[in-house]
Amino acid sequence: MPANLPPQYYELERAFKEEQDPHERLRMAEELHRIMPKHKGTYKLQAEMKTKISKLKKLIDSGGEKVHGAKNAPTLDHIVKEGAAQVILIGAPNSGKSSIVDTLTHAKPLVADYPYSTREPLPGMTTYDTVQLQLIDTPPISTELFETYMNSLIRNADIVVLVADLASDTMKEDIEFILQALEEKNILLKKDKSEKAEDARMSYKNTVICAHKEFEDEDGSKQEQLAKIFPDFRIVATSILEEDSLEQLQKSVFEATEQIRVYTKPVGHEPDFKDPIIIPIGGTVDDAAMALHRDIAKKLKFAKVWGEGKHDGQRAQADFVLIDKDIVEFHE
Ligand SMILES: Nc1nc2c(ncn2[C@@H]2O[C@H](COP(=O)(O)OP(=O)(O)OP(=O)(O)O)[C@@H](O)[C@H]2O)c(=O)[nH]1
Ligand SMILES: [Mg+2]
Repeated sequence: MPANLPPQYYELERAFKEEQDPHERLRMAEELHRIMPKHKGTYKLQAEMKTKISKLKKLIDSGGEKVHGAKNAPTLDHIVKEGAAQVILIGAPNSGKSSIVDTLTHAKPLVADYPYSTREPLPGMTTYDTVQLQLIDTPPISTELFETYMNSLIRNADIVVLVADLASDTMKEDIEFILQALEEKNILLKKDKSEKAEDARMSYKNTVICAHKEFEDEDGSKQEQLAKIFPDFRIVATSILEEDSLEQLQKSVFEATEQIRVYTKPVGHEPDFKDPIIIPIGGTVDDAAMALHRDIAKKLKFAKVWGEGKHDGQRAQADFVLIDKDIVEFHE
């Protein structure tokens, strides 16, 4: 039986064969498997792709992805994810990336009043309303510098925060250069999931635009420029001098992850507001139970749900769709 594969399959397969980075190869292999029509004619191909996916996962887990150098040697091109999302801050030299990571996390990046101060990526954890987000500070992107590992780091991140420097006379040109440099590496920044990934070879990244050093943009003209370059994107005006603005940035980043917080409530006890379950938007009672433990999902008879638009303790079945900040009590 002929496989009848769609044209984008062949395009992606070509890119897959050329790609060296195991993380990117894994993403592509999973995409190839996803777009492959599932019928008898593709049984063999499906099986082969599953094997490739499994081998790539093992390779990555074993830390043996580096062709050169010792196994488990620290690599600059991959940072292990922690928390609800991995968020990479990118931007022109001196735009304020390190200052933001310094203010929001316990990491201690070098902040300096001269450009090119950050030499290596540095992760740190930040907490937004009980949600843990991993921020990564990075070296700048400019006509003089685009570290090769940045490509994989950005691809592996869940969210990109592009830090625009409102105090810079060359903000627009700097950003246009960054967008062009990313596109050359097949990375496209997008506003959210609603923007369809049309080209399977490209890596589309949900992006928040950080209009940083907001008080330096007295007439608002820089913010206007940003709104033109990034129509409908989440754009947050920030300053390290204003804590609220950085909290707003965290909020927008969490929204960009397209996930929700669900609080659990043991029967007869108060809800646990400290440690929410994080599930994708559109997630159900069953997804929340699964995220907690497979057994809870298996044994689930029904749940009681509290939250916006519901009666208190409303009975809900496994397929009930939850929204942000719902409280769920699982019943076996
Ligand atoms: N006015 C103002 N200055 C800021 C703000 N945030 C950072 N800065 C200053 O901007 C300069 C650069 O800050 P960094 O955080 O080191 O910038 P960076 O983007 O990490 O720079 P590189 O690592 O060289 O790419 C420093 O002098 C900071 O004090 C802000 O919100 N407002
Ligand atoms: Mg820096």
